[in-house]
Amino acid sequence: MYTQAMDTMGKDGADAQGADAPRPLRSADELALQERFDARIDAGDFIEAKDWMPDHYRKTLVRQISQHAHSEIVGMLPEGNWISRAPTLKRKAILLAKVQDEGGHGLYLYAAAETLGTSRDQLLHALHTGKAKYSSIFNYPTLTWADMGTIGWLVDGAAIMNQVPICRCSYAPYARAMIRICREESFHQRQGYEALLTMMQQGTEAQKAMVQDAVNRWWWPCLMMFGPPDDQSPNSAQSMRWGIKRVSNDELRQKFVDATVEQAKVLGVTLPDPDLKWNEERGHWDFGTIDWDEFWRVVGGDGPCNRERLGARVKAWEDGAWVREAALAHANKQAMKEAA
Ligand code: BYC
Repeated sequence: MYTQAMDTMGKDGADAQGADAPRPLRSADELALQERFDARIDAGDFIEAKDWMPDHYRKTLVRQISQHAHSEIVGMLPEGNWISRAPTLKRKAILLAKVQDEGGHGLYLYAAAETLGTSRDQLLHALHTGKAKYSSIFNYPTLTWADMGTIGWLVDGAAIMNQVPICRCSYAPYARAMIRICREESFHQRQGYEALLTMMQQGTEAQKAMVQDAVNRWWWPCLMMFGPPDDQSPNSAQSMRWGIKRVSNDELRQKFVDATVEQAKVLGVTLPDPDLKWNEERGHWDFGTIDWDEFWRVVGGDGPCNRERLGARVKAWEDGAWVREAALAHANKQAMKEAA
């Protein structure tokens, strides 16, 4: 029940045979449509919901967009946990706004996924039954207030790095949703960095130690957010060809490390990696080996908080049943009135 390791919508022929396997084309019409679609992708055109698209493209988008939506909604939980314990009114208002933004991001993304012909109920059912994934990062606990700042700085920082290229995703409804989401993510990242900077510059020794401890715990899971290395990423090659992904997992991870090392210096924290070293030849920071066994354990359902997170989402869905029923009853009543 708690695994995140299954596919969302099942495999079509192309999935089952591998993305590169030749697919039997049913008719000359379909061949023409496929050629037109490929030419539009090659020309950098955007695809709209009403346009013809191959099944595998549609399924890949439903998988990625719904995983993204689930991540936003599940991602509200670790921070929501701290709203009632924020240290000041200002911090509470900021955190509240951030968590509400995440709810909004989830809703834009579910709406984008729905344009591909999958209903909200189907998408949520896949989450609640453990068939759909959500980002591994949200299966880690938030132990102290410094975790709030660190999530903003590192988790949202990683999210922006990954999401800015999605503003140019070939599927237009997803790309449009991402533009607004990225603007809001930028505020999320800045508020986190500013909260940490305040603690590091004006805080007590204990508060500074709390920040360092949070950074130590979140650093490696953040590097995992970008997904497996390119040579072990089954979806990357096809998603890059289709312009769903514009930059590879490893390239984004490297860009994130390069940007974050400099920010850590200003903050006055140490990143927990003895192998971090500037590489003059590459023009990038080298970093240590990521524990991919831990990543796959967490993705497979065995992270520190997987049960808790999924349990909370299922409970919220069940507790909200009466609201959905009441809204439906109201809509039916209105429709009957109008018909009469
Ligand atoms: N966690 O072939 P790959 C946020 C899965 S929300 C779990 O590279 P792909 C925020 C992957 O799904 C952040 N699973 O896949 C919210 C695939 O499995 P399936 C969420 C992961 O899709 C609130 C398998 O591993 N962002 O920031 O080409 C508060 C092989 O991977 C993860 C998005 O969702 C992971 N970390 O690339 C604060 C962005 N990584 O589905 C912050 C949109 C990989 O084949 N998504 N997997 O069974 C993407 O950009 C891409 O889907 C990914 C993965 C880069 C994540």
